[in-house]
Amino acid sequence: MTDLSGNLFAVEPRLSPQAGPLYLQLKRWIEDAVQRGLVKPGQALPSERDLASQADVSRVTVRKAVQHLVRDGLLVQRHGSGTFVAQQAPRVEQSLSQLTSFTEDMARRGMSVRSVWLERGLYPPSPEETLTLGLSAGEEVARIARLRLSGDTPLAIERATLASTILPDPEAIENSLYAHLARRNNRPVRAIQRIRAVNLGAEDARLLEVPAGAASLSIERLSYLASGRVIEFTRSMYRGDAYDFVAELRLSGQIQSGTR
Ligand code: 16G
Repeated sequence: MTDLSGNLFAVEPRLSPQAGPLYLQLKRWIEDAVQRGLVKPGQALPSERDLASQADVSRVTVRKAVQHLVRDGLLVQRHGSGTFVAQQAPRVEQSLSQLTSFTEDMARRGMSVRSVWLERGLYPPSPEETLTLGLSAGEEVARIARLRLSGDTPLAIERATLASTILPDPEAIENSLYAHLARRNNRPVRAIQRIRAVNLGAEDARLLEVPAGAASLSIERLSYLASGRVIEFTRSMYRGDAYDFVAELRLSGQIQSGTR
């Protein structure tokens, strides 16, 4: 653990009781120090006692400022070892007009891809899966759930379901589901995606290494084969601090022809 009080205090915390709640002033001062790079992601903050004496405030005030910064995701507390500046996820732009896979999205940006398997196997389908995938009676589904990372930074959790006739061997997937499907001429050619803002539950937040309740994008993708058959139903949780979904919009033909 590195003690960075020297760097952190490069700009003196000048807090004044006239300028609003002291914990908020201290919070802003720490945010500013992180933004300026005086303390870097992964580095430790000075102890509560040192912060209190340098900023000339009570330890209760320091604790409150730190708690708020932990809740905002700027700091992380590790039991027994202290408070650290959180690792920031790289921001990734994903086009909403191209049907690409996670592996392709990352490769295009020169970013490495890694997956941690959370689940994979064949199961009897739920009524929702039977309906969504148009399964026949007695047909099983392949479920695969993965934590997707770039380097050591978790970016998304993806839980996909496919008909077992399409994916009879989920264990055979190496890195990319779409590459696996392409080898069997079953790569989807079209998809409908629904994106919603949600706050992460405790378990997903733990996997994505963000505070419980952090902002996230919940995405459902229904993918189709050229024949029109639904091939994949995936529910994903993308870190809200890591993803920008970008869509190109054009003026509709009707309006355009009426415009001079
Ligand atoms: C994308 C898709 C996901 C698909 C996965 C395949 C979204 C929201 N989701 O992440 O539905 O299963 O790519 O990736 O874009 P892979 O080929 O790298 O396994």
